[in-house]
Amino acid sequence: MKKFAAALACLCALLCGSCAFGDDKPLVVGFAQIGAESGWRTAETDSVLSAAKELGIDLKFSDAQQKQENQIKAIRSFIAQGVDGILLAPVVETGWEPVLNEAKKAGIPVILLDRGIVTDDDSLYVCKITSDFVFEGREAAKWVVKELNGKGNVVQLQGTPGASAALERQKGFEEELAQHPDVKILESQTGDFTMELGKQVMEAFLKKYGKDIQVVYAHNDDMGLGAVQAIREAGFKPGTDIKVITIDATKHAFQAMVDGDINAVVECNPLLGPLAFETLKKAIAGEALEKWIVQKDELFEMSQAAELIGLRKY
Ligand code: GYE
Repeated sequence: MKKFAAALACLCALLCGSCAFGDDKPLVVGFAQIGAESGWRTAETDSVLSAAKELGIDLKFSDAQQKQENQIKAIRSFIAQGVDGILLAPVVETGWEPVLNEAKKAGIPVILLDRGIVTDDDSLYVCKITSDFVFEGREAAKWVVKELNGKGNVVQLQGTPGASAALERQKGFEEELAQHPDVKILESQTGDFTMELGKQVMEAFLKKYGKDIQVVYAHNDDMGLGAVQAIREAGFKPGTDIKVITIDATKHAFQAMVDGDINAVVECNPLLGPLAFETLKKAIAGEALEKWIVQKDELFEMSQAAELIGLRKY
């Protein structure tokens, strides 16, 4: 009987090309997600979960509720469980060295998903898969300059303090506006990438500056959608009295463009699941990879929204 089983195992190994019975273990991957602060992030989570399912990957998912300490704990637990790889969406840019060193010592490759980190030691992660946030900010600024004919007032709703997506969207925007001194940023404040805080901050801006505000630049759709509510409640017409430009280009924001409430959006692709796993598999196989795998984005205006909304995938 034993001999028969061994022969069967050998035959099977030959036919399947794998070495032994039961060796076809699924890849185990930990995903340290930031939270569920925005429609964009929910779309990203769905993309990663469904890609994992499709590829037969055993995914350990952790939602850190926007707290770095929770992400660090999640990574430590992934290391303890001996995962094959880690996807990290870093809520802020700094403070990752200790835990990433632990992953490195354990020989576990880490891929940064959707935001970057700042470190002197590039060997702590395999690569980052993100959009170019400086480019996004610059595109938004160019649109604002065009819309205001080179003169007017803007307020800025910033993303999470310390997040690469917020810092770089601000950098690109302000660098571009520096060339147009008659376009003034009245004030910038964080709305933490959420609709609720975006609305609150906009309410405060409206109290302070009223109709002096001509354009709102929001680092993501959710804060922009919150600002739209605040503008309406203050008795103004969003999209007309006060123009709104946001980043992400979710269906929700496209609908707001169709409705005339948002004037323009800069795209940021959240559908990163398939690419993340493809890249991680390459990393595990020891293939050399680009340090930054950049996602290409474009700007859409209100006039294009009705035609394109049906094509939007998130
Ligand atoms: O734009 C925002 C989210 O990190 C690129 O985070 C991501 C940003 C996205 O909460 O909506």
